[in-house]
Amino acid sequence: MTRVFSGVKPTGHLTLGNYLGAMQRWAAADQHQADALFCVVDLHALTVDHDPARVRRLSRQAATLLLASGLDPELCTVFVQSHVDEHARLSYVLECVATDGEMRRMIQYKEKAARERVRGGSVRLSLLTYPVLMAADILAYGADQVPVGEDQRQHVELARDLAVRFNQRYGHAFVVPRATAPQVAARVMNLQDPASKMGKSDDSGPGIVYLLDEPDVVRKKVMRAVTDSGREVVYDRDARPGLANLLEILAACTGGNPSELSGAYTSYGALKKDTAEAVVELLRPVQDRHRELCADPGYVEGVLRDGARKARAMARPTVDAAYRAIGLLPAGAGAEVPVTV
Ligand code: AQP
Repeated sequence: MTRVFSGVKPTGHLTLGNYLGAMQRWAAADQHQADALFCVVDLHALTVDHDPARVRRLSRQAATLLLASGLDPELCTVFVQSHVDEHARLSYVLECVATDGEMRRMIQYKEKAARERVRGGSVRLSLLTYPVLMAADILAYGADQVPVGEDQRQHVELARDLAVRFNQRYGHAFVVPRATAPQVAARVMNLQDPASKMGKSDDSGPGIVYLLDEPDVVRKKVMRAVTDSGREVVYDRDARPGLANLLEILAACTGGNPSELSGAYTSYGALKKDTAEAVVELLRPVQDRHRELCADPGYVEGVLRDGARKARAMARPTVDAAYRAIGLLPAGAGAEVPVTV
């Protein structure tokens, strides 16, 4: 059976980009078709300047939203990354396979490092090595598919490269994974700046729709979205990025096709209004379920505890095998290994 792994990073409140690019498919398709694991990747949230209490709060909120979005613990495994030691254990071994040049080529590293420097902060070493930890997240579970938005494709490619390199050098230990992205809305753009991705840790609130935004806040943000000069409603990502973003959001919310949808509109105002309502309706059940789950924190904690136990049991044999393959002495096996050095 296909094994799927993916995660969300608690660096901010989850956004419509996270939902349309990733979470929507996890709940609607992946958990039904595959042996699937979904994770709050909290160690990744420590790669940038962070407030410990906020990371804890956001981790709990992200886990609750994963369940509110429809993930069913009877069908898939939902857990928190730091509850399973195998991620960090494997990450170090993969750092011994990855190269410095590979890390410095990562687009997210370049963008986030530049942003930290502009803010006057220092760039943490873990920001550079974070894609290796992400590779460990994926490879520890033998995942063959990684459903992500477009921004994470490069990191999944790195995980592939590391798996292939490790297998060739030290013997087969890892399944080689591949990224899968949605047909539309693989890269939802900021409503105020259609040249930039809608990112949860960005500073520009008005351009970002958060999953827990009240309906009127969603409406206001979508109605104020920056569009392009021109009057005709056409779908052209390069020439009309603001309009294309709205058409993609509407298509992803309603299951339509952005190009076909463009033909149904003669004004930007009508398109914005329908897009706003589609987003409100999409988020309504998620917000309702989130409210219910918040009233029952014991349930969420139980799901995460069981999830971590299952995840540990799945990851352990693969990580142990990788440790042996790369040359580390198994614990308690010293007496069995002849000294021939
Ligand atoms: N704007 C987006 N459009 C489509 N997919 C997106 N994803 C994120 N933003 C968009 C996808 O959501 C999943 C979880 O993302 P993440 O938590 O790993 O964070 P990220 O990819 O680094 O992007 P964010 O949410 O903007 O976080 P920050 O601001 O901290 O970098 C992934 O599958 C991602 O592709």
